[in-house]
Amino acid sequence: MPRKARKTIITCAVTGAIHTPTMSDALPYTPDDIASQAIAAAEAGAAVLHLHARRPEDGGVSIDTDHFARFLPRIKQATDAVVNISTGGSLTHTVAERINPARTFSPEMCSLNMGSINFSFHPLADRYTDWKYDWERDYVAGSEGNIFRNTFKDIREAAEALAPHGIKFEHECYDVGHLYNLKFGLDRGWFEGPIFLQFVLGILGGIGADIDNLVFMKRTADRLFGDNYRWSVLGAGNAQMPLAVAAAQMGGHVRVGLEDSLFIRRGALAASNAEQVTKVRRILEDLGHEIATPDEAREILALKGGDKVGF
Ligand code: KMH
Ligand code: ZN
Repeated sequence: MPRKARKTIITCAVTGAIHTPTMSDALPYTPDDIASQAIAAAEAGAAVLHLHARRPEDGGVSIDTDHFARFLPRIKQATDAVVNISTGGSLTHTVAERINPARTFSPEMCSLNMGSINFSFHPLADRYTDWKYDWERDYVAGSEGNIFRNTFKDIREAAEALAPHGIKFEHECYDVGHLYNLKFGLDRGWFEGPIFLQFVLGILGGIGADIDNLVFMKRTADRLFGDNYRWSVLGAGNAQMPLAVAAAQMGGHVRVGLEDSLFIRRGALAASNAEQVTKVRRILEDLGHEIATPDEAREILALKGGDKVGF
């Protein structure tokens, strides 16, 4: 069993690829807004910033390195936070293409999705009539047909390509089987411990956002990885805050951010990423948890260091 986390790491996932500009005015997609919201989230207590890029002109999902280049250096200059670059930000590109930003910028962390799933947010399409940009409705409705492809070959090739960069993976596990996929790769030497698991609960296509499921995922991870893992929880939508608190109480770390939920409480949109970080921090501190600084997160997760990134 991994040691109970003495300090709790807050990750903030700032922009993501599910939600669209129509759904919340708070969702950042220009480089200016991504940078300023990421910096504010770090100031509010996020030690790790999980970052996707967006097309500045219309908020479309992007894996274009030019788009990342417009906010990464600004975030680095203004904060000491750990930068974690998404490798899952597009459902239409291959994994080889999706890892290109991480290869280019060699961050301290990047996401790695641990299995193929249906990954859908099409029910959201029914909630809006006036879309800000042409692409949004088809993108959201079309996710009914999405397969989020992450085969064993994809995962191995991503691990091999990124190995020279010393990047720590945020292993995103959307179901129990993904833990076994990770164990398979770990046993073959694709990853270095301690590994960092992000239990992803509540995505349509993955395991539901229930405490029972979290306990089951955690117990399975204990059995598979012993002391060789650290873990965090991402609850999608309204499950975000309750599951973050449950995770911290169980000894894990937490992830919030507009990528995973646009809300600050049921029915009320969050004004910013920083508002969600501030809220989870306040609840956790009230419960007696101490929040990890970026350097403490680096130590807990055994990261290479902020001076070894490529941006
Ligand atoms: N928004 C998460 C449910 C990635 O960036 O690699 C999915 C995600 C994937 O974070
Ligand atoms: Zn992401």
